[in-house]
Amino acid sequence: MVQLTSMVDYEVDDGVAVLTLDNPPVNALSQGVRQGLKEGVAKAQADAAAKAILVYCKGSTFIAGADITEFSRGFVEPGLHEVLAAMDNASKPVIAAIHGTALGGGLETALCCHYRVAVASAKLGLPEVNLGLLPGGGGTQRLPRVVGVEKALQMVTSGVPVSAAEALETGLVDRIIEGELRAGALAFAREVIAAAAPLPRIRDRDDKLQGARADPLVFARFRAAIAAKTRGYLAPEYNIRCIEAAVNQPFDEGMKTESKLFMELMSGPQSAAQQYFFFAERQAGKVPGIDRDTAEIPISRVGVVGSGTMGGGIAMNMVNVGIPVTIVEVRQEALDRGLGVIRRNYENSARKGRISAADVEQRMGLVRGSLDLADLADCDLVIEAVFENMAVKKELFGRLDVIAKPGAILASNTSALDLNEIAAVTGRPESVIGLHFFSPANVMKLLEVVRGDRTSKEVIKTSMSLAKRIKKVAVLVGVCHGFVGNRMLFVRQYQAEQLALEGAPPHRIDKVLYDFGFPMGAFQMSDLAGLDIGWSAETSKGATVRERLCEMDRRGQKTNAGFYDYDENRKPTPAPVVQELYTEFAARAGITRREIADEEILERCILPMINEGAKILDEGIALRASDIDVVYVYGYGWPLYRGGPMHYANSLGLDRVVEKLRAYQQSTGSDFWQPSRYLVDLANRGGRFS
Ligand code: 3H9
Repeated sequence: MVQLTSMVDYEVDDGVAVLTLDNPPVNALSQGVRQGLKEGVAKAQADAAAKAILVYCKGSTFIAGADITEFSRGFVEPGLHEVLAAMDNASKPVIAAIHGTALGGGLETALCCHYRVAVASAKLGLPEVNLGLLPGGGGTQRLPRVVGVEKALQMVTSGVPVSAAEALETGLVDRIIEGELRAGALAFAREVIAAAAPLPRIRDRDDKLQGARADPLVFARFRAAIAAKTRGYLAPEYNIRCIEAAVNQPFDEGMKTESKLFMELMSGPQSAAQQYFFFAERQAGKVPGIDRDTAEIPISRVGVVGSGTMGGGIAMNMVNVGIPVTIVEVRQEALDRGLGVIRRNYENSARKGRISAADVEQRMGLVRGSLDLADLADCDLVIEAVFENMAVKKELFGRLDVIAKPGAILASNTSALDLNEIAAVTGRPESVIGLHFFSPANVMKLLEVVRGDRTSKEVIKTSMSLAKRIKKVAVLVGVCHGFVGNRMLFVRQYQAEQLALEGAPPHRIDKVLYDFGFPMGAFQMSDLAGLDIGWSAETSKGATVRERLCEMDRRGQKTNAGFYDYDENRKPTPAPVVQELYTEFAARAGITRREIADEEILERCILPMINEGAKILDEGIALRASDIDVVYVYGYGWPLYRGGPMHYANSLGLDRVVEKLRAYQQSTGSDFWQPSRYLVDLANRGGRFS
């Protein structure tokens, strides 16, 4: 065996030169891998003992793509194109042996091999779009030549990988290897040598492009189909243009188009934001002081108190990954309703083909309903999802403390309340934690894990691991009103309300936020959540527009009226009565209404969030600025291509943010706009949130 580079070895095994890549954790195409592949192919070409070349990876996966950390460090020889061309043009058959994931540049490497074999569990995809990019190693030109134009469009714009079985069906892999991969791939290589067939190069094929040439409207149809989902993002459109080039241009021209568009994306702000976010998401899982040696509490049954929308969604997360759940309600009728909703959700998924009918029964079989809290005694974790009221939660935690087994974790799904106060009513504050799910809890990816003053490391570690197990992204936060997400949302909602009083119609404010990239604006969001959260008819004083709307039974989408009027398809139209109410309240408060420009609307909604984020960092409520961004992208629909509020602040320039906050402070005379000390210090030092 010869070591070509620190990441690639060369060895001839009975006629087959095996290039073994070893670049943990994901065998990314770092410089040492590219260099090793280049040298390995050249060596095999010159080696009379080698009749074929096998590209094989050690560790948990085949090449998972270019080394993303290299993107910001500048280019180092050899380039990927040079390496891939050497493989494509090799005079001996080159075979990729795939396990784990062949992603991005990894799949592009495999596409430059003459043959691909894979284990049944392998996944293959081009996920560059998730980084605001397109496959820049020929993937957009080769993939459609193998799987056809429509499938390629779908793969490059969604970034979703295909299974080995599907890859076999479409011709993306030539064989599924049962048993040990290296041995199976070597056997395949020897068959290829024995057959002495001409070497198939994907670049020379165009049979699968004919369909699109005959039906050029395929692209227009595809653009229309993904328009809503990809609104605001540049990369999906650029990916489509590259596939168009594959269809309409000769291969080498198509490659030039791909390179040009790749460079445009790579140098733009969207890709910078999306690459930043890739690492931000992974960073969020790391908690200083908690490591491999920190013990975890095994979670084999979870209790959920409350079977409403939240409780039901939380329970679904657990059973989706095979964790049995006990749901406790107060009344049979409410329990039946809650269990009925869970079943209906699963049946809907089965109807859409996402799960099988057997899965529905298997999952429902994991749910146990009860009216007795004592049935939670065998749970390792109990999550309460009851009415958002301190007295109610304290009373419940006192009872759970008596019922739950020693060491069981008691979690609250509170979205804003003081977790320390809740923990203090128990004899086990070290086992109390906040698990703040976002609605709908079975869909939204974010989990705010709220650490109380006395929450133990083991409980934090267990909660972060559980989040991963149920496929959520967890962000650890500290205790304050609204934690990270809602605390920052409160200041935005406050400004939206002020803007409406000062003369900006709610639908205009919503449109500005929508155009910025949010899925909906502040008022639409209130209508969706319900205007009556925390409101009661008995105590209502009609003191705000929201209270008055509730009194009129305009309580949001559920009553078909709130800040908007809704038709039977939930289509909103601005409600004249809302304008009248704002006019009335403004007059009463002595506010002169005026035209407000979109720019001011946007600044007044976004800048206070950034300022609040800085205060959150100053107080140590969030561990890092990037955690705040993860909360906003996954919990509140902040557009990924803008990276999150703190990344956005960096892109504006912190000195500019401070300047603008001060300008609003001066023009309004309100301390609401006082820039946080942390932000000012950072801006003065020419720093950035990091
Ligand atoms: C590309 O290929 C461009 C080309 O078309 C053209 C170029 C000219 N680079 O996610 P995990 C790190 S673009 C560097 O927790 P998992 C990651 O940061 C690329 N580092 O593991 C983490 O580090 P740490 C296209 C990478 O098992 C560690 O590996 N490819 C890369 O849950 C473990 O990651 C992609 O976009 C990378 N490419 O999931 C694939 N990938 O431990 C991106 C990962 O220090 N990667 N790291 O925090 C993934 O989707 C997942 O990592 C994967 C494993 C599914 C592979």
